[in-house]
Amino acid sequence: MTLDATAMKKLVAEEAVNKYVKDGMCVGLGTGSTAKFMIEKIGELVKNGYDLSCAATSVQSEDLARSLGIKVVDIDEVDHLDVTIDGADEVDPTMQLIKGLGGALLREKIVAAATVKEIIIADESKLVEKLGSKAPLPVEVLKFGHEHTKFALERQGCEAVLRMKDDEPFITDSGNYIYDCRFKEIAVPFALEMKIDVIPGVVENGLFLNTAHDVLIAKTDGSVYSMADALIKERPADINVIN
Ligand code: A5P
Repeated sequence: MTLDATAMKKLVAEEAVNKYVKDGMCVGLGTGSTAKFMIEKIGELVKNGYDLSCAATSVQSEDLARSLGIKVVDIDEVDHLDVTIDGADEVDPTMQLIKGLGGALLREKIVAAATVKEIIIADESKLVEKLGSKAPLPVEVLKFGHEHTKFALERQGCEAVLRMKDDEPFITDSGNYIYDCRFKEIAVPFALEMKIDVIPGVVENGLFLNTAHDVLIAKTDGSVYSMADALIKERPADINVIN
């Protein structure tokens, strides 16, 4: 069996819902073509009687959820979310992520921060050795002074390209612009994040570091594996021994 990209997205999305979503939970709904299958699966659970309260990471996901009869709440109506299931654009071997090619990085990061278990779903094409080697790093910026923000971003060693849609700058759900920052690779993500976050005009960056509780990866052979489980198995047997 060889699955195509769409089949892998559906497979991993449904697996994540089956594994992590329980009746009565508050659930964060991610954004993107993989998350869409997850929302559809949650819609099935709701039809089957599950009582779920869901907070969406984008207008697009909120609209889809409501159309399926899912109860959508404002993130501020709940004190935390039990689980959020979301996609990613790149995943490195230690589950560090780039997100935001779908333009929802700001709300995705706020929802992730309010979540107990952030579960990432992806197919194996998203795996990279070093972040930034395939995808650009999306950075959401204020419109005001954005050319100056771009200049400061490029001083971090990237080419920053204003994201466009239909010949106009792409506008996020929060009314901002996005610069897609193309690095050769991101050598030290934690250091880069700090440097980007102090640039005036930057609203949020697409590095999701130490955010994922688990990353589920679908493979073309029809299997799904947990990166968290694999990382635990790879640990040396004596790692917890205190001398
Ligand atoms: C949305 O802003 C993104 O962070 C998405 O989660 C990410 O782009 C993955 O999308 P796909 O599942 O469509 O690849």
